[in-house]
Amino acid sequence: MELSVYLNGKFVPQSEAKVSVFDHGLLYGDGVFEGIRAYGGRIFKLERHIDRLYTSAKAIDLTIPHTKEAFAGIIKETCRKNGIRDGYIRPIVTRGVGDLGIDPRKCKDGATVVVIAQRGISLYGDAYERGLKVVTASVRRIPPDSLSPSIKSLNYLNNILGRIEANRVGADEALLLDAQGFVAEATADNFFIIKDNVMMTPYSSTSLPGITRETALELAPKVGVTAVERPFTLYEVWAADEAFITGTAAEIGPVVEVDGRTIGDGRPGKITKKLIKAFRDLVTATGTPIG
Ligand code: PXG
Repeated sequence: MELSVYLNGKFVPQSEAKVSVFDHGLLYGDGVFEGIRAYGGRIFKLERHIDRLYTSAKAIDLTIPHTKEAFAGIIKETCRKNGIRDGYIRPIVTRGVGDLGIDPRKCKDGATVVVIAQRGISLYGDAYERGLKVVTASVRRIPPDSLSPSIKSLNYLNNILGRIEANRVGADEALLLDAQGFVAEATADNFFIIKDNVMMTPYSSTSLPGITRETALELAPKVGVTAVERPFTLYEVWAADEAFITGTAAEIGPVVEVDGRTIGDGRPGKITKKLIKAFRDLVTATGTPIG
């Protein structure tokens, strides 16, 4: 069955869901997107994702031609049209159609707006039971004074270069360091370590302010740990008791090896497992009803 895709005010079959080769999203990666999930007929933290989409757009001086409330309506409608109860939702807003030349003023007709809702997403396959193997990439996360990693933009080449390095050595994910050499985040996920019952993740100035990240920070007291945001080095990662990644697609994924060093006893950590359970309870009990 073909998906029904929202494209600039209409729902079209996926085979007809096409944008122009002159769209600046394609030509220059000029645009923003979100990755959202639905569990049991409810969209998890929908308002937080919409806020982040609009903040990303504001940061690149892009106007989204809908109110936030209307955008939430489009997302719910896209889910309903596709019969999605559990699934993955991808809103995309590009600068729109222009001509060759990066100047955003060339995109006179305004933004291109797309919403795709599909049944599932799998990033790391069966790696959850055994835990993920991670390597540190040689490329650094783009510094916030160049292109803020907090903007969820259509420019993912920095992340993809990291991902290619992980692929080349058979790792599940890559860690990206910031310009100072502190851990920033993984290529499509935020990164946490736990040491002596303290759960740590870097400040979001050098990473995406992940919504799963903020959820993990909120759940920390429930699993009996203190949560702090602070910079940390690879040394602290290698010496950690536990490590995990967080992301909408990945959810909470235990990390058992970093750069060939075994984390803890080499199996998904006890606190990480409690956190996975608490996360599952939360996502199935809360969220905006699709209707
Ligand atoms: N860092 C980066 C660079 C991301 O792209 C996260 C952290 C986690 O953020 P959330 O808000 O999801 O907890 C992301 C999110 C994909 C895909 O298609 C990637 C993400 C989300 C959904 C799908 O690979 N990245």
